[in-house]
Amino acid sequence: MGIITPTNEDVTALEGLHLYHAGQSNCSMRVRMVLEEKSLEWTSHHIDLRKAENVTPEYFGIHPKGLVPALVHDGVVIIESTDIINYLEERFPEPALQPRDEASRQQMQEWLHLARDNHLHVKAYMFAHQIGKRMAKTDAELAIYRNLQNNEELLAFHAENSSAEGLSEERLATATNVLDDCFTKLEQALREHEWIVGDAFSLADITWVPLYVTLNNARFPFNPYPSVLRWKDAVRTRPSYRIAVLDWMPKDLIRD
Ligand SMILES: N[C@@H](CCC(=O)N[C@@H](CS)C(=O)NCC(=O)O)C(=O)O
Repeated sequence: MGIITPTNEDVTALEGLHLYHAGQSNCSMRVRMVLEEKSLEWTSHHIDLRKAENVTPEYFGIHPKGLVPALVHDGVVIIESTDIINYLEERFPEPALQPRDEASRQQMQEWLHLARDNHLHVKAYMFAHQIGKRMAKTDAELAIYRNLQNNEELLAFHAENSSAEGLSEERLATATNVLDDCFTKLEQALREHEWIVGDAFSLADITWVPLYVTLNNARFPFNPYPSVLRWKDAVRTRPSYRIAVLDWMPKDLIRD
């Protein structure tokens, strides 16, 4: 979706880079990592998802789906983490976080799209195995959410998670299969080279490492993927990982 026109006009007066984000949100992690890698100054607007701070008319006026992250740059609102990190790369090209040649750039974008298109499966796995119960909404909270949320997929997801049975076995089985396919593909790429796209760290690594972190916290089995484990250790040596991922992560959610 990229750049949008917010209905909450207060944000259009903001100067500089302002990030609406959550500590444990993998989509927020990737934006914070890019900001750190590029040494950009930014103002934090932390949204506590566990307290449903995203479910307010003010926040839906910034992000029409009530999701984090949302970036405001000199009054311009950008949503969708993939679009946000591409926007930052274009506006602040140094140091470059994309390969020089066009074919590798295309490959990098394909990895970004794979993560974007499968986000609901990551969310399903994480909710089913770790935070679903804590994130369940009461009937009254669901009624407030329904009034604000126009996106049917998100409405259905939160209603199902908040039901007595929680997310269905079928949804979890589909999520697990899709994630296995994704990490099999990632394993193959990382067997061939150091980083996801060739020999340089890029937006592809920044996009996928938060998915490793989130799923590992939810006990997704990574033992079948030794090259993924080697790669995540390499990413963890970067200062941006500590600052943008670890320092923001609620301590009760971390698993090493
Ligand atoms: N495709 C979106 C997904 C954003 C998203 O689902 N964010 C999650 C946290 S990672 C969120 O805000 N969840 C709150 C909710 O579902 O109400 C992106 O990449 O920005």
